[in-house]
Amino acid sequence: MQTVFQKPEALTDVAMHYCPGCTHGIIHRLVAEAIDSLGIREQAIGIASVGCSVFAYDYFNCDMQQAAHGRAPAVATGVKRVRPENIVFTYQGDGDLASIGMAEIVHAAARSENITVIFVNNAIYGMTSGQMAPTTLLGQKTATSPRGRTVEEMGYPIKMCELLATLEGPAYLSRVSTHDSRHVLQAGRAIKKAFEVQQQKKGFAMVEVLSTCSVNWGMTPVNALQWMEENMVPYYPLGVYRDVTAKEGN
Ligand SMILES: Cc1ncc(C[n+]2csc(CCOP(=O)(O)OP(=O)(O)O)c2C)c(N)n1
Repeated sequence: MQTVFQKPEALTDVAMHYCPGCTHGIIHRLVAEAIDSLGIREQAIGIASVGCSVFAYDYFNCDMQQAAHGRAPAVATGVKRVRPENIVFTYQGDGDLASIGMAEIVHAAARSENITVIFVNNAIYGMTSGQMAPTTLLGQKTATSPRGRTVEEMGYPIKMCELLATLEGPAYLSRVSTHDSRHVLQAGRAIKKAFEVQQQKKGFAMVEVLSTCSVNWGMTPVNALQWMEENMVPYYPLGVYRDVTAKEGN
């Protein structure tokens, strides 16, 4: 029988542990497809973070290193500086990147480390069962904001692309979403671009991918996709926030 559709080579055969309706699996696939299409699997070194994607090292079929909570950009910095011929990426959740790891991501971006960051924003701490994240929306109910997030008590959700775009360092910053197939395809193109920017030695590249957490949001998988489109996309506008290659006409 002719095979018409198969797993990217950059994914292992290990069955993923993600909950039904979670888009981490889709995003893993997009990263793996980008690695395959650029032919960089043997060169790639991924840095897994802490959160639901902590086992990313079992799923990506390339060299992987685990970092302590929030420290993936610092670990990636070390790996890339020691092995500049490798393609180094981090894969981080919003709790990991925008809370405990806020200092690491800001400084890696400011230094324009030549790394690729995949930032999965699901507006909640998924792994630890649904506490409020820095990206939790106003009014959103979580385990630690049971009456909904308020400005008075918890402040505003943090927009990472916009924040990092205030720095000179980043070469590529883009926000994409996974709420339907058209946007998944767009997300794949942005992720590939973020790897190409590193290949071209342009500096720090980050793709923020809006993602679901249907279990901790308390929704069906289909409702979670709709909720993401109706609530997350308006607060976190999709688009390219920095692209130094566009200025150069590449
Ligand atoms: C230093 C430290 N603080 C807190 C934790 C607990 N912890 C593990 S995962 C996590 C939240 C991760 O959430 P996020 O990064 O949004 O990823 P998700 O699970 O939603 O994909 C927390 C608080 C930890 N492991 N280490």
